[in-house]
Amino acid sequence: MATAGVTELEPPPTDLITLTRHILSQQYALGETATGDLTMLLVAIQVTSKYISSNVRKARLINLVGLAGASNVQGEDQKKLDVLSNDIMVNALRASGKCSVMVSEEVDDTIVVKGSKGTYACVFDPLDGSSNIDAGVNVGTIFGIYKVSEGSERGMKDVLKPGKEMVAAGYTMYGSSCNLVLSTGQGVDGFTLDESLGEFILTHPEIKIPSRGKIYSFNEGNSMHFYPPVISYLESIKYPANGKPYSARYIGSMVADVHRTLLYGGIFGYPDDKKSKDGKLRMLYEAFPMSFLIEQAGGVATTGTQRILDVIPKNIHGRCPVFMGSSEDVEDLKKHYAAYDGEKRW
Ligand code: AHM
Ligand code: MG
Repeated sequence: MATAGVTELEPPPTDLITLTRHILSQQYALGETATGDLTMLLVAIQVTSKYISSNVRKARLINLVGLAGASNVQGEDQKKLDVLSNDIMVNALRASGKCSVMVSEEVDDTIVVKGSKGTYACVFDPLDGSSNIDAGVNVGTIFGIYKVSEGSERGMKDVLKPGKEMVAAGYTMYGSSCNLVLSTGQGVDGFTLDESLGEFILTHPEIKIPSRGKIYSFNEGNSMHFYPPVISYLESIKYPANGKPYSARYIGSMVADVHRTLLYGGIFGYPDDKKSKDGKLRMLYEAFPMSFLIEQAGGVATTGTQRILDVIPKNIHGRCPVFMGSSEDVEDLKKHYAAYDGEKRW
């Protein structure tokens, strides 16, 4: 019993759980059916995150800011760090021997690793939000992993699959701290890189998104192009009957905006609109992995009219509208879509 006026501190944790140990324990929990291949792949990804993090932190000092002088399939100018991060991911995944198919935001075609018997396909955005990089704002790596059908010839078919078929997904956020958030379909756990140890340490076990939040995160600069359901939903949270409007927070880096949404709750959205037929965010390596995590944390992710993880991608760089976050907030948004009797695009 504590004495009045005295605060008792619990003893410090003596047993740090590293990401590697965590992944191994999930593998062991599956028993002998687990081959350890996914473990090896995730270990390779965590190494890429440390390497990219180190470059992001030093970018200004080692002349890594600015443009690389080329553009990607989306016609966007690539930054030096986009190109470097892509090379780091591709090389590490190839070297893991476990990944035979890759799709990267920075590479036009599906990458097939010649002769590889790897049983996984990895889709990724090596450095998302890189328009923020020169200002030192948070950026991140997003990834999703599919199982490849063994014995078949590897190719695009291995990744043109709905997000619900992913076996794992995650992101690493390079911010004031470097955080890796991961799900292998058994909930969501968050790790923070301890730079002195060079290890990701479990700091956010079993992340559960609050069922309702107080924050909305949209690029409202696009409002004049938005369709009626989005406009009426935003009006409802900015001018609510109870006189308590939501707060706006928009970083413009999906990883950072979704990370905050996972921890604090609320809704993140990037709708389709009159200018962008399918919205901006890429289905395979942005919308699917983030929707996987949000659902695993108890949230909801929708295009407005359908579950994002059910959408079947038609091409590897395809886009879709995205609304994700606290279940009650996203259900409210869906009601505005359901009530809309105009043309439904998604
Ligand atoms: P990128 O892959 O070219 O970096 O673009 C994706 C980013 C997301 O991180 C973010 O949610 C969105 O673009 C922001 O777009 P906008 O600047 O139109 O608000
Ligand atoms: Mg991106």
